[in-house]
Amino acid sequence: MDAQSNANLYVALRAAFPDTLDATAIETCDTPRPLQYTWRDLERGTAMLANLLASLGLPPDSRIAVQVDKSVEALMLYLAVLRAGHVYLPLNTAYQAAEIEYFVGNAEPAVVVCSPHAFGWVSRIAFAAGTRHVYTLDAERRGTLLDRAAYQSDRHEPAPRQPDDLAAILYTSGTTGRSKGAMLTHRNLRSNAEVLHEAWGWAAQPRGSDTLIHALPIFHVHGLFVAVHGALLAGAKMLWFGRFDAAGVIARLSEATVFMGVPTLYTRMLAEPALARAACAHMRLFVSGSAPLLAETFDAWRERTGHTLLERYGMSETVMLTSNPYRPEEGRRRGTVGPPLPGVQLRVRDERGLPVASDETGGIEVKGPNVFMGYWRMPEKTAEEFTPDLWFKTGDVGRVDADGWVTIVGRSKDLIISGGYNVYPAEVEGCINQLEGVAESAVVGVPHPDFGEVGVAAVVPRAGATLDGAAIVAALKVRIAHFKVPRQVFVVPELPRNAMGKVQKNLLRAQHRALFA
Ligand code: MLC
Ligand code: AMP
Repeated sequence: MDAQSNANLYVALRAAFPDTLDATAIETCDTPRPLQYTWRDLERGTAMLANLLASLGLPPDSRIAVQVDKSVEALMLYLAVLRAGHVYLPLNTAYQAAEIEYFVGNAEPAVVVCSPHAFGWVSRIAFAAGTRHVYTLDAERRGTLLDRAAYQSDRHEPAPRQPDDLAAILYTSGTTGRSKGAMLTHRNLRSNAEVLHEAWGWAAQPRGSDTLIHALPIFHVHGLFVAVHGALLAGAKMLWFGRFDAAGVIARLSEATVFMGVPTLYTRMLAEPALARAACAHMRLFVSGSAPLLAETFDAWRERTGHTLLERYGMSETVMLTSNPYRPEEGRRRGTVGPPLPGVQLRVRDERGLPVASDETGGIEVKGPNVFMGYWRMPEKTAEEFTPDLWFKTGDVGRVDADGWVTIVGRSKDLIISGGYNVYPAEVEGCINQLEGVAESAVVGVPHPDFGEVGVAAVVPRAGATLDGAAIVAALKVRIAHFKVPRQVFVVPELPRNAMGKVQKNLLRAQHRALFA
């Protein structure tokens, strides 16, 4: 079946592989020695992994949950899950046992793949939730997943999929503190990848002539979908970093044409003396997103490299929504995330759900082939997040000017974005409130020079209890992913409240604003 009749995203990606499969598709940059993977390696490796999954005889909508360190094999596993027609469920490597227990319990994956060192606790959780198959994979290509796949055939026909069949579930935390699994279909991912292929100039380059530096994690939209699909659809080579390292990336920029990062990656590179125009001579595109980009970072980048950052806006539920134009001369880029991408509709509504005038601020709502199907097994949550006429309420606050250009000014959802990772205060507060001696707590985001924003907590002890901020931080670090743990915890006699009894988080934010200045 070809890309027209089979909506499986893998078919479209595979169709874009270069004719000469012996060319390098991926080169690793921070393994003990560089590893070269050809396009044929990708084709064969994903076939073997897909055959392993097929040998398990799973129903198509089976979830394959993956919490492993970044590696090319981990990427192949993602592609193999698509290819086999199952549903990919990536998990941040920072998640700890209680978090994994929730995701596995909620998603009920048929297969879990984890690091060999985590096998003991992850397999206990998985088997208790009814998962039958737990494999391991580490960044050095060891583990039972590849051991088993080694016996499989390297030929595999991609499973037939319909456009609305599920391709992936991405967990994104909820304002109530419970994560929700955003269900993304083959249509969602493919339509967005094809739109970006045109919008960001991939299509205009001779096929196979681009080189992308891939330095983002592959468990979120930005690194997994936007970057990977962009490169694969263009037949572009990837220079692959297992972890972001500012000096290491700068050292490879001269071989690259495209880079994608969250703002923290840009500020860290700006702190390196080696970042200069000469290093960026062949670059055609630097993309920033996932968190607000400061004007000073935008200006400093242009000053140091001669390149204008292209900021775009998206989310797990929608993949990419807006983008500045590829050609800097076609727009102003600074301070805006650009107009909606082709096929995406975007509107701004006030609190009553009524339209606002141009340049007036309100809640951003969107529609389009990229918008997810809903939250996994949460029909009520799904209904809450859509308007009656089926626009998705992003929870972001912004305005659109007369030309249709979007500026994001804040969020109505109580969310901290720290170094591109989302931290939901409600979840962290729930965790703090369970600690011995805690009466209540409030977590707010404050500016941070490296992560853009970090969490800070105010904690009220129960009568007669004595609390210590550092001890609370230590207690949280064994319960939740470290990036969610507040950088500082203040023990306070009470939280500021308004006349209605609601905690005034704006006062806490103002109080601690300069903490990391
Ligand atoms: C790491 N730490 C963080 C953190 N990352 N704390 C807050 N926020 C973060 N983002 C903590 C670690 O837990 C550790 O604490 C300490 O900082 C140092 O950790 P590290 O491992 O050395 O950090 P580093 O590897 O340098 O990671 C920083 C980073 C990483 C910026 C490279 O966070 C990152 O890759 N961010 C990108 C996230 C991303 O891809 N977002 C896209 C989402 S998609 P301790 O206590 O353990 O010492 C999306 C949609 C869209 O939003 O529009 O794209
Ligand atoms: P996530 O749930 O991890 O997919 O995060 C999505 C959220 O990241 C969006 O709802 C926005 O709040 C934020 N975001 C993404 N891109 C941008 C951007 N360019 N500027 C500001 N915020 C952004």
